[in-house]
Amino acid sequence: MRLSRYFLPTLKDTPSEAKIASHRLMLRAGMIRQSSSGVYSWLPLGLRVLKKIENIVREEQNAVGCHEVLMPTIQPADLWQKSGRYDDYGPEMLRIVDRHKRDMLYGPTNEEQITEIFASSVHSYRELPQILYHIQWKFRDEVRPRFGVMRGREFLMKDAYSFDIDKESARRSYNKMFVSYLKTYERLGLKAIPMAADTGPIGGDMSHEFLILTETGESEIACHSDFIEMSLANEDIDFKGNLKPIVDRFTSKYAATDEMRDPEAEKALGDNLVTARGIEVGHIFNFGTKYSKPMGASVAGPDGKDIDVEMGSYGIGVSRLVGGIIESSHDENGIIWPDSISPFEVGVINLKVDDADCDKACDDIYKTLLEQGKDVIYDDRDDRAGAKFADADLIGVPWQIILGPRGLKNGVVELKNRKSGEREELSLESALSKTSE
Ligand code: 5CA
Repeated sequence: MRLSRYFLPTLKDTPSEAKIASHRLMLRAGMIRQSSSGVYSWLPLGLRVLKKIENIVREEQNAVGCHEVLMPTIQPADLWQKSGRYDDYGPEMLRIVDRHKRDMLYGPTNEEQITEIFASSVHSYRELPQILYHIQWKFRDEVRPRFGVMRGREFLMKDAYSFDIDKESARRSYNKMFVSYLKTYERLGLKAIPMAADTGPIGGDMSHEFLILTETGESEIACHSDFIEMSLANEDIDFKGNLKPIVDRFTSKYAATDEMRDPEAEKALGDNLVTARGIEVGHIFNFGTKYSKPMGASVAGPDGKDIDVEMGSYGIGVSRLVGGIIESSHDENGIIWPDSISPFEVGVINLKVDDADCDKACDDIYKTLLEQGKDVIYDDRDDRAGAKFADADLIGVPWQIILGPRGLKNGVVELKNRKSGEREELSLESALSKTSE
């Protein structure tokens, strides 16, 4: 991508409405623009990151046998009247009346919609278990939308729904999603800690939230210090096998969100207690027959008798993750992306645009990188070197190949690593091979 032709409206000044780093940086880096309170447009840079996160989430859902669907954003009210949630949901639900005076709503979640699809399509226990998911915009008229995309009114969620014949099988689906979530967050460069949680308006008797630790999360959490080192790195994961030992390992130690904290348990931890702020990036629920029973989602069992299916739902805050990742990985100059979701892998900075030799050398490097299949951003704007360096750091270009007349004369380029801040002069070949490491 040539920066001279890209749409990257960066801001020099810090917008006053942004209270936390990720919101400030997303506005300054030209990733989003506010449309109305808690509702954002995604500009090219922001959308690139959102799509990369979405794809990792999708790959991990597909890898454990979930099937992708796409349900509408607008749902008929009578679906929610059937489940009994239409009145319960309250003012967070955006209610709409169509031209025929039919009550509709902008979906805050999709338990009802998916249960209806299931009920009209699956009739035998032989077709179970089944997990369906979609990645779709939701609307919740939050009382206090804040922190940019972190608590929006409109936001992108991956929501999955499991259908099983009995509680034991439902527990297996839950465990599968639990471990798949840990894997997804690790791929996104995050440490997410599962914590037993309240079920709120979704309902059910078992639920875990996944939180990442940051300086400015909404929840004040506490956990055992062992969680800081825990990962799936040495686990031999077989998603068709028994995942209970892994789930047990991640749930046997103390970890609690603010509403679930237990002072006695925390006292007992002594030096092993860690308190921090956290951002909820996922939430999973097992709610048995709460929706299947009132909505008639039953299948014929082995003896021919009807059985209400056991269900669970599993959410990941895809748009919230963009803010959460920036919150956990930035410095005073800008964003430091985890490799897996960086909008660009490498940048080329031409220090003397309109100098024929510099232009030719930088164009060649740009072409070589494109041929290697890299996501490249090429700063070919006629601007001061300082402004170019500042923008590259602000948007978080992980490797920056910098070239001007002096380097050209000496046969070297400068290579900067965004994460470490290290800069070194080396041959172009060495620089290119480093960016591929
Ligand atoms: N139906 C269930 C699971 S599919 C559900 O809706 N769960 S939830 O309410 O916990 O939302 C799932 C995830 O969406 C949350 O963990 C959070 O990461 C994200 N999320 C929820 N509300 C917002 C919001 N207002 N802004 C941004 N992300 C949100």
